[in-house]
Amino acid sequence: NGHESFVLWFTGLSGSGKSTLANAVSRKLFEENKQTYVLDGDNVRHGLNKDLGFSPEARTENIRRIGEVAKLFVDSGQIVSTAFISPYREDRQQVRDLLQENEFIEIHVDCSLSTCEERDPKGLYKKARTGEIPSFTGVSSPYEAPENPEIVVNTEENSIEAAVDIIVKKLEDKGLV
Ligand code: GGZ
Repeated sequence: NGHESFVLWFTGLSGSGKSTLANAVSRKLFEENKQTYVLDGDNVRHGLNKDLGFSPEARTENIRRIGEVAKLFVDSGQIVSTAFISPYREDRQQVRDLLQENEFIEIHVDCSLSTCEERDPKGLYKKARTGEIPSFTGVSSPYEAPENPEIVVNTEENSIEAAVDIIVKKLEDKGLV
């Protein structure tokens, strides 16, 4: 049996499927009797980080705090899945540096901007295009894709169920679960 506690760090554009995937992977691991928790915008940006907006500095601070919280979950023995755009490579590296090797699994939720924009589940891309929402990732603010993520999963080519299986299989291959 593998290392019991680590971070699954999902990164990708708005609408790429991070939160859906993080929740589905977490549920699957829970069903295998793992201790799991999900950090996402719903429980972090509305609480701990409600003072933060979307300037580059605010995003960096958002990710810094989430990294520290994720580390606390790892210390408490959980598998924590985080679902934040986390657009800056350097910020993700800082979180990686907080943890031991094998405790930070970066998962690139890969989906083209055009597909995310077609999905537009909350109508945010539309508002970003008109300028109603400034500095929107992929439209008017950068997204720096991971160069060497532990896992890449494409949500244009794979259903959520298939994507979950790809991720869990990878974790098994790595001896983590
Ligand atoms: C990007 C924004 C923005 C801007 C509001 N840019 O699809 P969503 O709604 O649910 O996911 C997006 C979420 C991104 O928050 P994160 O904490 O993941 O971002 S970061 O890691 O960059 O700090 C979107 C909504 O917040 N949202 N304004 N300008 N996404």
